[in-house]
Amino acid sequence: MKVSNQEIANILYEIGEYLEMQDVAFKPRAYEKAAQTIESLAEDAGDIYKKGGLKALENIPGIGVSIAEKIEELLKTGKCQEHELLKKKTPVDLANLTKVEGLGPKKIKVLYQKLKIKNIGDLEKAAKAGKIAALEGFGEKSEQNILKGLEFLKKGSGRFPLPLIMGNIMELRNRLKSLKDVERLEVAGSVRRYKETVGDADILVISKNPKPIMDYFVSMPEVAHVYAHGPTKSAVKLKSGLDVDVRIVPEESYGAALMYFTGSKDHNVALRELAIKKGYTLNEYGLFKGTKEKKGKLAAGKTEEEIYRVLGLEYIEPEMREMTGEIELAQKNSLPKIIGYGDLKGDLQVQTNWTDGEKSIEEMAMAAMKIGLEYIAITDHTKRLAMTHGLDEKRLMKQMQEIDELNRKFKIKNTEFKILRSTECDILEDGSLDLPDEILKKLDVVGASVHSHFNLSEIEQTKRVCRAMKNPNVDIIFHPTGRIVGRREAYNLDMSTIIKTAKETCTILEINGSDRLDLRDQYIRMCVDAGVKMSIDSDAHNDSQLYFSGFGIAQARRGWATKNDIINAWSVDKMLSFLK
Ligand code: DGT
Ligand code: CA
Ligand code: CA
Ligand code: ZN
Repeated sequence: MKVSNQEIANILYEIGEYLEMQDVAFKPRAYEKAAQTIESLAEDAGDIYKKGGLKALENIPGIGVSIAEKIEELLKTGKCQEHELLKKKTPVDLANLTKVEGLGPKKIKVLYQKLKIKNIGDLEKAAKAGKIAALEGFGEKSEQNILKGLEFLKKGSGRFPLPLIMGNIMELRNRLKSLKDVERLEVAGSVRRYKETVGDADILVISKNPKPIMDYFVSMPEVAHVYAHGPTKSAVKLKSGLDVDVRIVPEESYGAALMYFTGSKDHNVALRELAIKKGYTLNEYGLFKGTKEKKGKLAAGKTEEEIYRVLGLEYIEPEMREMTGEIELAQKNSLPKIIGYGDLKGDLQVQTNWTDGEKSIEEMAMAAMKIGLEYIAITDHTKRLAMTHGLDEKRLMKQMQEIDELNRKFKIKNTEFKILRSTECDILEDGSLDLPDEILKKLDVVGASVHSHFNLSEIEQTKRVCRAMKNPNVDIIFHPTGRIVGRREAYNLDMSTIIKTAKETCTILEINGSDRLDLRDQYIRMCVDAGVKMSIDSDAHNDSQLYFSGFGIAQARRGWATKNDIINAWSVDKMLSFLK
């Protein structure tokens, strides 16, 4: 039987909590400490026991004889008699109930004895019925707190769209990074892979003095709940609902830990298997010579690069670690050179205060210049979108004049920056466009997109978008599938037909970097394979939103796009001459 450190730790935590219910002195704390120790052990407790028996378990700091015996029992039978007995006495879902802010073992016991509350569902029912307020020692306020805590747990059970949460995560990262005891710090997991949504944030730290870091981490003002506070692992829930954990890892294992906690899990599993084939053992502590049973010398561990190298692989970017063929290509040294985060020269979807944006054309241009871009396209909505005050022919003509004047002004100031005359022209239900061809012809670049009739059948919707692509003036289809991460599904489209038609008509498909993240990665990959070019845009409605393109780049990287696939990674002249 294989019992993991985490499983042992969870049982020890529970025994401690049950003992606390019984008002036992000291012991609860001893179990909690033992659980933290086991949770953060570098080696499997099972391996330690196999090598040195009960004595070896007792030798782990903080583990006394009686707890060591319980661990032995767990390793042998998968169960612990005392834990079972305690659980029988108070058969509640301790693991989940203790997640509710403010609910400790003692209160959980009272709730069980007085109201037969066993789980989160029972708790919610009782609180909503006002039964908890009536209990001695609880009251109105504590019932309200329980309800709030439950609300919070629910919020936390979902996943977070990366563009909405990344700012918070980066701010937190920078704050932790600036602590004086932090030598290195990185956010691993799905955040480092820039997945569209993240479940939680996994932070790795090298430090010789972790205590002040952990003390700071669990007492930050935005912390709503502390799950664990230990010397090598701490975990909290933030008020936003996001779970964050921090692990301290040894310097010599940093690369291995980073690799492990970056994932994806499937990628890790494949690397482990490859390591075994080559006579190594790979885990979060390093790449070791030999097998698990006869583990030998550390062969690599400090950096990811050296681990990949020893395994005979080219370095694989985190965004590509999804088990979609990256390992095979890395073995042949033929991974594509994916687009980099600094590679965009322009932004082809920017709105202004002519419609639903907040800033003027000039302000958006200045902001773009400031972040190092060479050109932007002004793409305000068109008249059908009346609520955005969409542009009709007359106003678009006026806007073009203003853009020409601004470009002249830049030229006089000797800046190379260029504002392109453009539009986000509405695609009508039948695939015709909201503006006549004569005016579209006057623009430098024409974007078109669907903002209505999302419920057409796949055949109708596909036909509609294809008709728009066939218009010789339409250069780009913006947010091609209409999805919004976590909020709206894509409309029905046959993407193979869309991509085929894009290729035939030389139409660009957008990768929208705002919370739409549309195209998604597998469609990007299809475009790359089909030779369909794409643009990566911010869809900024404000001068502070231009950085959204970064999420589009992440998306493109997960779709294996190179600079050559993305037209706004090109100079303005090359880009314009490529258009229809
Ligand atoms: P998330 O948090 O759901 O957005 O996704 P991840 O990928 O951040 O997953 P998480 O936080 O559960 O775990 C972080 C990384 O740790 C994961 O990407 C790979 C690694 N990992 C977690 N569990 C396992 C496991 O059972 N086996 C292996 N090989 N790796 C694991
Ligand atoms: Ca994670
Ligand atoms: Ca995690
Ligand atoms: Zn739009």
